[in-house]
Amino acid sequence: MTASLTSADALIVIDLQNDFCPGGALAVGGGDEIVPLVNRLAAAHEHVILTQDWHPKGHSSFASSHPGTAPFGSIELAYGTQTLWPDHCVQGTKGAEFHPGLDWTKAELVIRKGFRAPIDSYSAFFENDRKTPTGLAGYLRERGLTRLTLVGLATDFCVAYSALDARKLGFETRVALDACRAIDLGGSLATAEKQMREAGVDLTQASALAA
Ligand code: VGL
Ligand code: ZN
Repeated sequence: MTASLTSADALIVIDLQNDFCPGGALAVGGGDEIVPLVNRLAAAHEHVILTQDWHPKGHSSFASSHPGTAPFGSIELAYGTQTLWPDHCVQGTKGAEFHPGLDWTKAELVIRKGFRAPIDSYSAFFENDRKTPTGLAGYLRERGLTRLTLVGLATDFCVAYSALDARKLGFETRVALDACRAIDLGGSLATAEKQMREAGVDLTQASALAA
């Protein structure tokens, strides 16, 4: 069944950037495979918004910023436990650019996140201190965009955090799982899917939204 999309629908494409695709610094398995589906969903939506992970050099989420640590470990920062990552999506680098196959021309907004050195930001709405807003909620509300479809990378980090925050903020929220790929660190994908389902996120497929 194809659900009807309206002017109140927005497609939010999360972090479809070179560093999260094969060959990138924090490659998500099959990350590039979602590009055709994302493009099809973008064509079917009147409103398209992109997020872009956008870290300064030496960002606090990089293992390289903390001597004696390794990527995929974790440390305690001022706001709590932070997973450490390889250096990725550094501002102005090729790795931070959108995948070259992504048709982003009709995007109305690009929301950058993770640009504050001491705080990481998975969610499109709040940074990892869970307090600092990105401004996206206000933008969506002012524009009457009440129903969101999230796609992109990675299912279990930036997509899930964004979807959970979207529900907390009162947006009708779906995630098209076939247009996402996961990092899956220690069972993080199963946990994220369970949390999203319990929060009332509609876990669906791109084919249900755009033929
Ligand atoms: C992401 C880890 C670090 C993501 C971003 O886009 O899911 N994951 N930065
Ligand atoms: Zn990042």
